[in-house]
Amino acid sequence: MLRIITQIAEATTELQRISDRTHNQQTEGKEVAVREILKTVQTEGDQALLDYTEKFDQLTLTVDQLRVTGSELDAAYQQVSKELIDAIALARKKIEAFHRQRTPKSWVEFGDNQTVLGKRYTAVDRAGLYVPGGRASYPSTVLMNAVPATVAGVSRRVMVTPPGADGKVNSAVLVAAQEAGIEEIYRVGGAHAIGALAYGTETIPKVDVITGPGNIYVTLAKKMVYGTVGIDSLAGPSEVLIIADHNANPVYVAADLLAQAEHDPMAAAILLTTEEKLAQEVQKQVEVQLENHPRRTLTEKAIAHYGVAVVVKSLTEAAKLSNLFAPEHLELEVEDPWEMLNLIRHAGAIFMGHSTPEAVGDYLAGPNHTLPTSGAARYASALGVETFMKHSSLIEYSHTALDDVSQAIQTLAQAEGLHSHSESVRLRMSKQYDQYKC
Ligand code: HSO
Ligand code: ZN
Repeated sequence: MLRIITQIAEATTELQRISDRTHNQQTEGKEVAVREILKTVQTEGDQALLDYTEKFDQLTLTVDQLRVTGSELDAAYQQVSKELIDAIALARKKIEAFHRQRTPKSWVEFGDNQTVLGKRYTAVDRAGLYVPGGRASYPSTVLMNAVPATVAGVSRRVMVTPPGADGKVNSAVLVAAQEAGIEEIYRVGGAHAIGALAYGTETIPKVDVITGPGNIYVTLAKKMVYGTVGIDSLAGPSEVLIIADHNANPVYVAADLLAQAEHDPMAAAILLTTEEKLAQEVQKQVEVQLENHPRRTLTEKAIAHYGVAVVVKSLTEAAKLSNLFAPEHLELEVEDPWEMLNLIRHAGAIFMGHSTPEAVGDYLAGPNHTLPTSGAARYASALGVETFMKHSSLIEYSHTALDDVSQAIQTLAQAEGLHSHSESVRLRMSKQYDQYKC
């Protein structure tokens, strides 16, 4: 049952508890296990991958079965419906169009005295995409990670994903990967797959950046290999926060809360509304829509533990609470969402108005669905093309320009006790390098 809170103090505490639900998890034991796995992969390579696959997936593989072959890739298209292939292709097209438009562009700026400053963007050489198995093996997530890597121009794009009980990789995942331009796929998942991407094995290449969500072991592994490789973020369970006024439809609001809750028993679904009556209607609707829900047990758990409806005094109060929570997804189901937007400071993605359920963005609107969770929207943003790129600063000074600032540089260098820094400028000014001639 979706709880209703009417006291602001209680709501603030409750939202904080929900936001901290992953930060407060005890992970010491798991960290020890993950560290050991990473070390073993680093020293034993492929053999470690086979051993862990046997241990965790109960599957005996040989080294040459690690890579998903061309015939398996082709066969995937036969195993999914034409409708699904078309939907994946449509989503790919729209996601690609959005990300192309948002690709960071190199720039240079010409200043006084023939100075040039700029930024030059280049893609990483190799990217590794992690795709979880089981419940969260989503073709949409494959697209959201692979398309930006392709658009960024990453030349080697590698995917790892755990095999199912039959040893096969989910066909829809294989189709999505190919639609998004990934052909190099390995049948391995878990913390050991992250180790393989970070350190490289005989079969799997070491990459420069790893992206993609995973379970707690995968997330801990990503955290530990950060520095050896880049990572996108540490993904926590999904969240939605909906702000609704008298204008909102309780049927839609309930459906959107459940759409988040059905992801994970730890997913969060929060409603902030100015209307007590709406809160009560949504509470009823949640029960109605849960009745024949195919993922009822899991969804109910999320609603019971991390679901709440808060009755607020005003939309301003709602915005304040929302900014404190910094939700991954924010839906503004209010009369004038664009007006309300002025009050919003932190959110991974903002869905405007009654006809924009989060699912539009989850699947195909274009923006990325890999978003900051657990309050990270205070400082982080969606995964994007820039996740797979870095920029080099560009600086050119003419002799006159250097002359203008040479004294200041020498003063700074001397203050820092760095003699050669100072000399590198002074010698250029007066060409007094005769003393060093050999
Ligand atoms: N809402 C999820 C993404 C997703 N939804 C995948 C459906 N499939 C996290 O943003
Ligand atoms: Zn979703």
